Amino acid sequence: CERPEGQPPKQRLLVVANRLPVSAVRQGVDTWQLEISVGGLVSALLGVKEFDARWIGWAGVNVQDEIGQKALTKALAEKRCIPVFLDEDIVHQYYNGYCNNILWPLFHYLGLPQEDRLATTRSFQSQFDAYKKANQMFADVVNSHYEDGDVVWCHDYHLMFLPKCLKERNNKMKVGWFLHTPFPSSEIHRMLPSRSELLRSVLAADLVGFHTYDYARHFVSACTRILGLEGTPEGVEDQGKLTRVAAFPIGIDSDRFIRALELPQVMLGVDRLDMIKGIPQKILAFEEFLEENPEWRDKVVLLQIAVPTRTDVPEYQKLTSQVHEIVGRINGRFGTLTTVPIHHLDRSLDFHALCALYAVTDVALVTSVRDGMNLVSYEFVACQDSKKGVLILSEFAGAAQSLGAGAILINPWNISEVAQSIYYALNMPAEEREKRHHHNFTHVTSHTSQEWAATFVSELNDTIVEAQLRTRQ
Ligand code: ADQ
Repeated sequence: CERPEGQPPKQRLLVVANRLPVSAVRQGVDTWQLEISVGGLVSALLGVKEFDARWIGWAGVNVQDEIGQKALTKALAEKRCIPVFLDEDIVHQYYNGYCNNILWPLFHYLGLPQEDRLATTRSFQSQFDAYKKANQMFADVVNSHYEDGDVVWCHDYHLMFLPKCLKERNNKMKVGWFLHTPFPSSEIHRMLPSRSELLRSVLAADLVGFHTYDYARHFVSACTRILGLEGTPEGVEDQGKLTRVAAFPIGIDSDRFIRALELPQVMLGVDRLDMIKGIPQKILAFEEFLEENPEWRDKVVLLQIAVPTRTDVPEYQKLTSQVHEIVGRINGRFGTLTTVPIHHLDRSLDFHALCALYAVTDVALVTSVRDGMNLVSYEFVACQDSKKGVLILSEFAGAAQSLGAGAILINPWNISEVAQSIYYALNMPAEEREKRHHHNFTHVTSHTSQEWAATFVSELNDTIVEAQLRTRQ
């Protein structure tokens, strides 16, 4: 029999970007807290799993003491991150200055700041010097971690000078550079006093990438018009050396988003904490459902919002403790370190929060042992026009008369029947849900409280008029 093939070793990748995917916050002399940073580049690259990747960049914090630098380097190593330590002056001139005050606006067609229009102004030159110095510092860190065969991927407008620094040291290094912003028309780029030096530095890379074909074309035009080089379908040629230039539109880790939506199914109960609402019956039925259907245990939650009522009456106090006790027992029985099957809240919710909950619910459970009508069942239906969730409704609620054809009717005293209805509701095909919802929605939207009040009052008026007519006769 054949031996299973081992996984081929992953390609080593050094991702070099201005910021690391984590930000560091100092907690003590040698302790650091790391937090994930927010940004498009981080989102895009965190999902790239097929490489043995290390990330080189600035941690967003000024650390000049040796103890702090060592401790931070160690903490970051656990996240496969390698820091570049930039001092405050460099950050000011390179990052705030040249990167964010000059390149960023220019690449977005917002022009150059007034005081930097002249190539000779001191502030422009000193910022560009700081930019080059910072890029050299990134290059030094890359060089000290580089191993033969590594791919070095430089990112964004902060590091346009980096490919040149890297290739000068080691011409065999595989260097790619990708721009996350637009690359503007060459007519815009040519405004930049350091236009040629930046283009030449980028061209030192083996591959230069942009999000769109237009940005790539603008870059090639800048190289041909400003540097007088030759543009080819593959990229830019300079004395026989070709730099590949192409479009690589970025994407997202779509699986991560799709998986995140695979949330547990939500079952909802909204009641005053009253004996008539059958809350213990509801929770016991949910317990039986979990007991009978282990495959559902980490896929469904019951959210019971029970607003306390008549709290001075001993019977009601007893009911509250009874409900708390059952909920605690069930959560102890079926909960795990990461899941809690029943979320029970003794409180009311404001109107908008309640509507939001109704809208995200998959199955609503109304288990009243007696109820004049039950408006919660109506409110749920009104909020479900996009989701088309299922209503499980007690046959002892007045609403069973009006919503019975759309709901699953149950006898709350028959715990097993309720448990089976939960299973049925959670597995109901979309077509049947749609049909049932449609029935209920039509009723709820055509039998409103306004109509109810108007009909009642008009009937009352008519009755009085008729009575007066009768007495006159
Ligand atoms: P209730 O017994 O109070 O009403 P119900 O009809 O369901 O029961 O109305 C409850 C109202 O309170 C709903 O509008 C609901 O949104 C709100 N509510 C309940 N719990 C809540 C919570 N935790 N947070 C926020 N809001 C909450 C009585 C009768 C019913 C009859 C109505 C109207 O007992 O049978 O339907 O009057 O006639």
